[in-house]
Amino acid sequence: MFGFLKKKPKPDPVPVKPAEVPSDEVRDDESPVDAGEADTLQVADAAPAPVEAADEPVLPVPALPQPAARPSWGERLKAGLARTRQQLGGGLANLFGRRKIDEDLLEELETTLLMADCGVEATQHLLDELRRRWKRDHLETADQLQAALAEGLLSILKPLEAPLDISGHSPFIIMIAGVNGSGKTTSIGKLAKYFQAQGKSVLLAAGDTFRAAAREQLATWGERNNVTVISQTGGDAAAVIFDAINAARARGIDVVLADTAGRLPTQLNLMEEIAKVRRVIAKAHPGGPHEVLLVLDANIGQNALTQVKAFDAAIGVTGLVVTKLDGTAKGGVVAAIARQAPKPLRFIGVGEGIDDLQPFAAREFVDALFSTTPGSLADRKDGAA
Ligand SMILES: Nc1nc2c(ncn2[C@@H]2O[C@H](COP(=O)(O)OP(=O)(O)O)[C@@H](O)[C@H]2O)c(=O)[nH]1
Ligand SMILES: [Mg+2]
Repeated sequence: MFGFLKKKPKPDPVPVKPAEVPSDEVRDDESPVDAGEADTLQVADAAPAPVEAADEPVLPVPALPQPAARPSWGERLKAGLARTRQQLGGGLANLFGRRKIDEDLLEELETTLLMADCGVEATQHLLDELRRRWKRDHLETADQLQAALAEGLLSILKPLEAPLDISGHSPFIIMIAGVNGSGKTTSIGKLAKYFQAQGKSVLLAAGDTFRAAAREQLATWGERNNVTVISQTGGDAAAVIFDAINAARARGIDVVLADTAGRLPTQLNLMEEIAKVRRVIAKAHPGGPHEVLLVLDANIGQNALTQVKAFDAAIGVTGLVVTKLDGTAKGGVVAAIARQAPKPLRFIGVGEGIDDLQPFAAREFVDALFSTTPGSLADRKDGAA
C-alpha cells in the first residue's frame, strides 16, 4: 500500500542498480516497525541516499545527476497524462494527417473523445461548440481545431477547480471514502505531507478497521513521518474516528484525515455504515466533517459517475480526488465528471511518489493534455494506443 514510500525517485536516469527488491512489490506490513529510521524518511525525497550512491561503481560516471533530476510537478503531470494525451492529441493528429475539417472528421473526433472517457455529455458539448466555431470562425487547420478543443475543455473543467481551503476550522476534519484500491490510504499519506509542508499539524484516524494490515500500515507510516495515528484494535470506524477527533482537539491539531474501509456503492449495508461514520463525526465535532473526499481511480472511467452519485447520496461528498491518471488513457473522465457529476476536484494523482498528488488546476491540466513536448506520445502519428 505504501509502496511509494519505498521507492527511489522515479525518473532516475542512472541505468544500473544492483537489483535490490522489486520495489513495486514491497510491502512492509509483515515486518516489525523500525520506527524513526532516517533512511526511510529520506526515500520520499528527491535526493538519493548517499551511501547507495557510493555503492554504485558500475559505470565510471563522474557525477551523479539524480539530485536535480526529479522533474517538476508540471513535467510529471505531462508525463502522467501521456496516454490520455495520445488518445486525444494523437487522435487529432491522425485525423488531420488525412484531410481538412468536415462533418466526417468531427464524427471521428467524437469517437476519439468518447474513447478518452470524456463521457457522452461532455463530448456532445465539445462537439457542439466545435461545430459552432468551425462555421463562425472558419476553422481550417488542425492547430485551430485543437486550440478550439482545448478552450472548450478548459471551460468544461474550470468549474471543478476549487482548491481545498482548510483555514476556516481547527481541527479541519477530512473524511476519506471510496472503493477498495482507489488510493484512499496512499492519498492520505500524500495529503499528510502536503499539509505538513504548509506548516500544519496533522493527525490520522485509522478508520479502515476491516483489515488489521490497513491499520498497521497507517500506524507504521505515521511513526516514520512523525504524524500521530489514532487506531484501535477491534473498534469500529466510527469509534476510532470519534477518538481521533477528541485527540486532535486536545492537542490543538490543525487537520484530521480520517481513513475508511473501501466499499462498493452496491454494498448497501456498508454504505449505511459509512453514513453512520459521518453522523458520528458530526457528533464529535459540530460542523464536521468539513470535507468529505471521495477518492476515484481514473482507470474506472465512466463508473466514476455512478460512484460520485452513490457516495454523495450516502455521505454528502464535498470534494474529489482522482488518482492514477498516470498509466490510463481514460483521463477524459474528469470532463465527464464536470458535466455529469460535478464536484470540486480537489486533488489529482499522477504517480506513487509522495508529491505526486497535487491540487487540480484546470489550465495546467488542459495544457498538459495538449502539450507537444518533443518525443511525447502526442507527437507520434503511428496511432499506437
Ligand atoms: N500509479 C499510481 N498509483 C497509485 C496512485 N494512487 C494510489 N496508487 C496505488 O494504488 C494502490 C492502492 O492504493 P491504496 O491507497 O492502498 O488504496 P485504498 O484501498 O483506497 O486505500 C497502491 O498500490 C497505490 O500505490 C496514483 O496516483 N498513481
Ligand atoms: Mg486503504
